[in-house]
This record gives sequence, C-alpha cells and structure tokens, in this order.
Amino acid sequence: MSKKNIYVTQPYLPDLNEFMPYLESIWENKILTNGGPMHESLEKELCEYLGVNEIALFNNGTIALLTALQALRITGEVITTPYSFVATAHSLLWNGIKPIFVDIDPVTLNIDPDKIEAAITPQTTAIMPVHCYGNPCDIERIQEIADNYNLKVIYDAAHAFGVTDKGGSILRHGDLSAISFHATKVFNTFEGGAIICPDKKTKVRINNLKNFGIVDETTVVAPGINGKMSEINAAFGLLQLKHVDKTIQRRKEIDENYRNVFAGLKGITVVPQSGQVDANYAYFPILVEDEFRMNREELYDYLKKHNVYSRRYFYPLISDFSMYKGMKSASKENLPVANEIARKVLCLPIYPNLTNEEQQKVISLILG
Ligand code: T4K
Repeated sequence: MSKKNIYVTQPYLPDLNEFMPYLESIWENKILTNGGPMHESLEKELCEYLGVNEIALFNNGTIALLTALQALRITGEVITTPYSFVATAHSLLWNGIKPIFVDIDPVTLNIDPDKIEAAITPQTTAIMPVHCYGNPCDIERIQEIADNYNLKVIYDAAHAFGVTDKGGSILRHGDLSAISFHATKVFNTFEGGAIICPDKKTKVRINNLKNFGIVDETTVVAPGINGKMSEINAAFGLLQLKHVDKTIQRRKEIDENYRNVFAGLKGITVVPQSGQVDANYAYFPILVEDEFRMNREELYDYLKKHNVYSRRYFYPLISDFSMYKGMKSASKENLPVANEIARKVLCLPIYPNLTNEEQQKVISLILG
C-alpha cells in the first residue's frame, strides 16, 4: 500500500498558468481590494451560477456570520445546533448573543425542528441552523416556527455551495445565509465567504458593515468591521468557478463508490443525503456503530497509522468546549442524539484529486 498521506480533503487547484492572466490584470490596474473589478465580477458570476438575488463577498465565512447577525440586529438568545464547526456558536458569542443548543435529528444530523419550540424564551430573537455536510435543513418547518414566533432565520450554509432543492439554491432560504469559501470547501477562494441576501437594501447595509460602516468619505453609519474579500481571492474564485462543475462531478463518483461498497457492511452506517436535488458531496460522513469490529477512535487511529487522515467532524460537540459547557442547554441530557453521533462519526477522504487507488486503500482498510 502507498505510504503517501491521504487527507480528509485537499483543495482543487487549477493549472497555475491559468491564474497568471488574472494576476497580470491586478498588477496592471493596482486595485488590490475595497470592491475592485474582480470582486464585482465574482459577486455577479456567483449570483448567476447559484441562482440567487444578491451576494456580498467576505474575507471568510466566520466574519460573514458575524456580520449577518449584525445586519439583522440580532440580540438576546439564538437557537442553534451543537453539531457543527465551532465558528457557528462563536459568531453568536462574539456578538454578545447567548447560544441555546437544541438537539439534532438522528437522520439528517441537522437541528431537530420538533425540539425548537421548547427552547424559545422571551429573549429568543433568531434561529441559526446549519446545513450540515450540505444536507438541507427542514426549511419549511423552521420557517413556520420562525413566523409563528416572529424570529429571524440565519442559515450557517458554510457547507452548502451548489446545493439545490426543488425550487433552486438552498441559499435562498431564511432571512440570510452565510457560506464559507475556505480552502477545505467545495468552492474555495483560499480564504473567503459570503452572505446571500434577498434584496438590494439588505445588501447595501451588509456592504457598509463589512467596510467599517463607511458610506462615503465623510459618513460612517455603523461600527462596522473589515470583512472585505481581496482582489486576489476574488480572482481565484473566478477561476475556480470555471472548474467547479467538473470537481463536483468527480466528488460524486467518489461518493457513489463509497456508498456502493459500504451498503450492507455491518457496523458502518453511511449518513444519507437528505432531500437535495443537487448535492455537492462536500463530506463523506460515516457512523461507526457499536457492532463494528473496532470503535470510532480505534478506526480513526488505525487509518492514521496507515497515513489516512480522516476527521471526526463534529467531535467534540460545540457544547462541550469550555466556553459553552456550563450553559444549561449544553448538557448531555439535552443533547442525546448529538452526543451519540459525535461519538460515532468519521468523515472519510473525498476531494477531486483523490485517485481511485487512494480511495481503494481507504476502503480496504475499513473492510479489513
Ligand atoms: N460554519 C461551519 C459549519 C463551518 O464548517 C465553518 C468552517 C465555518 C462556519 C467558518 O467558515 P470559515 O471562517 O472557515 O470560512 C476546517 C476549516 O478550517 C474550516 O473552514 C471548516 N469549517 C472546518 C469544518 O474544517 P480544520 O481545523 O479541520 O482544518 P485543517 O487545517 O485541519 O484542514 C483539514 C485538512 O484539509 C487537512 O488535514 C489537510 C487539508 N488542507 C487544509 C488546508 C487549510 C489542505 O490540503 N490545504 C489547506 O490549505 O477546519
């Protein structure tokens, strides 16, 4: 077996020569940031590609989340999931908002809509669900609850590039969605992110907030932040966009191959897709059940010993980190499903340049 390290993911990088004309153009006009031509083109092209009304680009997904909360003036308590990357809850804490953790659905691994209402208090102002692994949340149920209780919905859609439901991009749902274009994502701009919003007026507010609150040379309307995407990141995004369909297609092949091999394998549950029309195959999560020949930790270590670096996304739960675990909603009793899934989950390597041989190595190690 090859000794080469196999990681959970690896960014797709087009031929460097293809990037040179973009760099030459930046060198020519000397606009490096603050809404330059590459930035404007990428916003336009992404709106078209994704089929959404407005996109505001950011320097990363976390600042996009922080700004989305600011844009809607969210305060008090926000209902969210413990089963996510830690940035989800951190974006709340950084805004002085208290996260209230609600358990997840055992199949979709997204926030369980049946448990949201019980967590609503007079201080609740919003729900922040996550489309975990790009699997859409129960959008209709969540919106119904939000409407009944007059709550905003901000989706952490970090994993959801290119995912659609019957009506189009899932990024169109809720009041706002924030996405990540980090190096580990299906579509990357090295670092980057965006807020997807329904109308121009909201976008103007977001644009102000991501540029220190500046409206013009003498007017500052809000205590904004520096959330701008640079021209070099935007240029890379424009190039990536040309390749993204092909890379998603390759991810799909890898996903199907894993699914076929693991179907019926005792002790391994493949997390199902949950109702998307177009999936993005961003992650390949499996659950290592108690009847498997080793437990999740043992399998993780065993793969690592053979140079396969799988990841336990999302273990530990956000609610187990020290800044959250004292909260009442973070208790194990409140989150039995999330705790069980976090104990069993393992994300296997999936990325466009994973070769068939490399995938076969991962499979063989698991089959034993
Ligand atoms: N909300 C959710 C639900 C998220 O998942 C994330 C990010 C965010 C919000 C925040 O968005 P950003 O602010 O990040 O835009 C990674 C990513 O750093 C993080 O972006 C991502 N979620 C999270 C799920 O995964 P780590 O700590 O696992 O990254 P790291 O550096 O260990 O990378 C994993 C593997 O990827 C490495 O073993 C090798 C490979 N890799 C990584 C990088 C950075 C490369 O081959 N090249 C690279 O440049 O967090």
